[in-house]
Amino acid sequence: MDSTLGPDVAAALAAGRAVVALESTIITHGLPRPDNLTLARRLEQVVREAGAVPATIGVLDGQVRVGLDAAGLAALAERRDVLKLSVRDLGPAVATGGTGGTTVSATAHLAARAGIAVFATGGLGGVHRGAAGTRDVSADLDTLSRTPITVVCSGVKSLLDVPGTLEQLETLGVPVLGYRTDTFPGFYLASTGLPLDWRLDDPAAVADVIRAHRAVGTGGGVLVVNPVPVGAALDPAAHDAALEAALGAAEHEGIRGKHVTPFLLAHLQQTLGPSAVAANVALVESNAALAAQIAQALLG
Ligand code: PSU
Ligand code: MN
Repeated sequence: MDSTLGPDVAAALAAGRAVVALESTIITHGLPRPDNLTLARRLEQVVREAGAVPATIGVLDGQVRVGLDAAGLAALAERRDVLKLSVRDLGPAVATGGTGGTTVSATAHLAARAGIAVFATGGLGGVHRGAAGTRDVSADLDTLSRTPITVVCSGVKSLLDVPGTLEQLETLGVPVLGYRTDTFPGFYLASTGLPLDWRLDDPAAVADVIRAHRAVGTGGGVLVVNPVPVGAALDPAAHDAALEAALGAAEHEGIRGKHVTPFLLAHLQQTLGPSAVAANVALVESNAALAAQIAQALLG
């Protein structure tokens, strides 16, 4: 048996039960303490209540963990030495005994490798503003194009070049399925106004598309986009003002590379206050529940 698997996850996979992967960069670099640990625990509970087994993925002291236990979740949320691990960092982190949260790219890779079909997160990484010059495009996109997994998210952060990210997903051959929406969601906002080609209204219909994609597709992943729940979305004007400030601060401070996303997220949370964290929590919970429903529909 795969030694990276937690016991619940190993048992569920062996029995052919529904499993949902969860990422851990949102815990280590996405949300402030102590909200990060509260959310990590809550997401696992949401997946269980929706009838699936959660597998939070991360790297602890050089060990890949697919299904962190309670102590592992707390360590990632509370330790000071935690890294942000993209898919390319997995080998170096394992070899050097590193500890870190796995991004969407690293989590998708490890989940698919373990035989998990569905993965829930908040926002996918994407094409950064100014990427024509910096070439800063998240590894999440390329990984999704060649990894057989379904990622449920609420779009990408508005801090990215959103139309450019959708173009890149098209180039990479990744289908984008709107869940009960005709437009691409805007993470903190329910819609970006950008139209989608495909809309599906229930988990069974999503499962049908995933099966068909496996049969006729390229072997890569599927993206399901689920808008932030009504009531938790932010006020667009406040959001846009905070975003302008965050982008200006990143430019001013010369933030580059893997530090860009965590910097902008922290800045937005600081300017927007508790409503930003509340919106983030609400949308990830909703994505975790939907992912559990899709994972079960895939079994039927
Ligand atoms: N979007 C969020 N919160 C996050 C991230 C994205 O709303 O914490 C994290 C995810 O783990 C994603 C990563 O995979 O940021 C992307 O980082 P980069 O842009 O450096 O590829
Ligand atoms: Mn980057």
